[in-house]
Amino acid sequence: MKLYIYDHCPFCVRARMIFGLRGVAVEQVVLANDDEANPIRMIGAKQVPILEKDDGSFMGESLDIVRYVDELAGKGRLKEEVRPEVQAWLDKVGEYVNKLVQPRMVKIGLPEFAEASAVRYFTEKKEQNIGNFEQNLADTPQYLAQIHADLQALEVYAAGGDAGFGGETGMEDILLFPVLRNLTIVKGIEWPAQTAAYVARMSRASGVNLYMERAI
Ligand SMILES: N[C@@H](CCC(=O)N[C@@H](CS)C(=O)NCC(=O)O)C(=O)O
Repeated sequence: MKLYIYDHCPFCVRARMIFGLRGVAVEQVVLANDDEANPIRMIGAKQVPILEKDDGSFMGESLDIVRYVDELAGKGRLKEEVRPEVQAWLDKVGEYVNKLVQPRMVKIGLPEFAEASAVRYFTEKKEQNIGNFEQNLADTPQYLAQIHADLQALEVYAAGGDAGFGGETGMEDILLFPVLRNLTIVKGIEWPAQTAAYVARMSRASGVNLYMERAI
């Protein structure tokens, strides 16, 4: 199977996680961010992740891919329950996290942004939602204060141990880890201990890299 992704894409991280967690082989293909023709050819929309199955058919939608691969692996199913408090946290942080993350993603040499045209495409598209990238970077201190408070609030829901954020690995991890993983691109975040340990162990378990060493 082949999984078409952008490295920075949190929905793609969801799909990447299930392959790592379940030990299913997949070839990951990073598309250029301004390549519209290939995703449209595959699923009729300019969107990733896209799974190309062994029979040559295509599947979009990250959570459909997660459930498909989870079932295919035949190693039990991910726990479905997502705690409402964790979902509420994701909704709250989702209102500003892109302001911290997206302006940085074009600056660390990710493969989907190898060409200047791809950086331009992404910048123009995302600035329509979050405003000027440079302004967002200049406003980092304000967003850092917000994420510090929110990470402290999240910390109380960490179960510790050696599996998922809330204990048994499940859909909650599929939703939460990609957001935390992308925040590792932000230099100066002070990570509460349990959440930091979780991010490191889920990265190992899923095989999805972090950005800590390239944080800006
Ligand atoms: N509901 C979709 C959302 C996927 C999505 O929004 N992907 C983004 C990348 S993070 C995308 O491809 N956007 C088009 C673009 O960036 O041009 C899923 O869960 O797979």
